[in-house]
Parts: sequence; structure tokens; C-alpha cells
Amino acid sequence: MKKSDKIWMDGKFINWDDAKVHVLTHALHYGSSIFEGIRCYNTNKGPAVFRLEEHVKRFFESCKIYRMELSYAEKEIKEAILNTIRINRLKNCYIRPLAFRGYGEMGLNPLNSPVYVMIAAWEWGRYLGEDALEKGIRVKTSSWNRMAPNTFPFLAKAGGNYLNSQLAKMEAVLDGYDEAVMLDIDGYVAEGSGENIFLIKDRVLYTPPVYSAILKGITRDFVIKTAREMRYSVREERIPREMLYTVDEIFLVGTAAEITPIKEIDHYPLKENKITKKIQDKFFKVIEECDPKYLTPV
Ligand code: PPE
Repeated sequence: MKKSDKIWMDGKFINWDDAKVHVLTHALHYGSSIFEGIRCYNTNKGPAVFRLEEHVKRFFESCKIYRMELSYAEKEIKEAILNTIRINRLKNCYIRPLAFRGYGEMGLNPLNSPVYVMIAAWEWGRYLGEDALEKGIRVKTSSWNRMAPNTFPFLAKAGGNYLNSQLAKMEAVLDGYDEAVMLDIDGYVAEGSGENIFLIKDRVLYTPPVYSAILKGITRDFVIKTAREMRYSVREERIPREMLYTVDEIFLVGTAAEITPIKEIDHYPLKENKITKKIQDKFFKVIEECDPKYLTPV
């Protein structure tokens, strides 16, 4: 990864190389961390953060689910995020706020471990490869399912959840694919290892509902709203696996992945990405123009 100068750690900016924790940090042993992924873009009006409000809100909601009390208000975290971009003089970057249970007590009751917060920002290019946005990627359906309801809360963006994503991602990459598509425990389409998914058939967009074990993505929300504004109908409904093989277009969305077309799934080629491209163009236009509905200037 590309280093920046400073990382915000509980109210102070420290040098990138000095941002360290003790090896007995609770989160290292038990996955007790909450994070966000946010992007800042160099728009026509200067650097601006995409959907800052929504990301910070989800960060706090995820913490709430895990009874992690932060010593900061949402407003302070928002300001700290903007300051992290400013101090590092970044224009296009990825921002990673993380709250985690720290060093203090071992064992499964996390309530006595201190909660720390850090924010890092760095330049992170194309998540799924240089050509991904233009040419599309190859994916496979994972043999790993997403978690069952009432096991790991999927609405919380918690570190531990990503062990499930890592299993799927490793399998896909080792099998020569770019990304994995995961099914929920009932065998319905859920999402990518780090992205939400959309299918298009006869100009109608389909995306799995929140109860298909997905993260309630902020890019997903943008795509639903924008596609409807573009007069496409969008249906949030359960998607059987085989529908992946009969639709016209499929694309993945997320902060890191942005809007990435899929060109092949389980060796079934997808010949089109016309509507995907229109939505992708709109996404980058909103960013370029620094639409105040979605972007917060740094
Ligand atoms: N599902 C999952 C499982 C997921 O991790 C993400 C984001 C999404 C959907 C899309 O959510 P949103 O970013 O709010 O549109 N994944 C983040 C982490 C990626 C990583 O490798 O780290 C991201 O895109 O920042």
C-alpha cells in the first residue's frame, strides 16, 4: 500500500510508521473491531468526500450493535476524517476509520477492554485491477456462504465478518478469478466479498434485499436512487443463483470497487454492460461535479 504521512489516533496525529498497537490487543485475538471504507475524490471543486454523513452514521450504528462506546461524537469523527485528508494533503484517497477493543483484559467479555479509534487515509487505486471499471471482471460463485441470520450481524461492518469474505476471496483468486459472489444460507445471491451486486434483465435492475445477509451498502443505496431517477425500475428481492446465468448484465458496487461490470460468472459470459456503463458514468459525473447531495468538500 501507499504510505501517507500521518494517522489520526484518538485525537492526535502521529507518524504513519509509529501507528502501532500492543500484540495483546483484544481485536487481534477476537476480531472485535468496527470499520468504514470511504473515498475522497478530486472533483471540479477540489477534494470532496463521497457520502461522508452516511458512512459515519453506519460506523456509529455498527459500534452500537457491539456495545462499543466511542469517546467522540459523529461530528468529531467527521471533522477528524476531513483533517486526516487535509494533513496528508491528499486529493484522491481511501479513508479507513477503525474502532477497536484494545489491550487491557483477555477473554471473551469485551466490555472491560478500552475502545480506541483511528483514521488513516491513503491513495488506493482500482480495487479490482486497472481495467476492471472499463472491461469488467471474472467472478465465481463461492463455495462459502454468507453468515446465517442471528450469528454474525451483517448490518455491522465488523472486522470479524471479514474472515468469511477472506475465505471466499482466497478461493476465487486461487481458482484464477478476480472476485467471489457469495450466496446466503438459503442459496440465494447475497453479495461479493466486499461489494454489493446488481443484475439487469430486460432493463429492470435486481439486487438482493438486506435479509439476504448483505452489508447495507452506501454505494448500493446511491445506485438504487440514481437508477430510479434514470427511470429504470429497481427491485430489491431474493435472487436465485441460476438467475446469474440468464440476465443481461451484472455489476458489483462498493466504495473500494466503485461500479465494476462483470464480464463472466462461473464461465457464463455476459455480453453486455450498456446500462451498467450508463450508471457508472452517472456515478462519476455526480463526483466530478461535486454534487452537494452526495459530496462533502474537504
Ligand atoms: N458488502 C461488503 C461485504 C462490503 O465489505 C462492502 C464494502 C460493500 C458491500 C459495499 O458497501 P459500501 O462501501 O457502503 O458501498 N467494502 C469495503 C471494504 C473493502 C476492503 O477490501 O477493505 C469498501 O468498499 O470500502
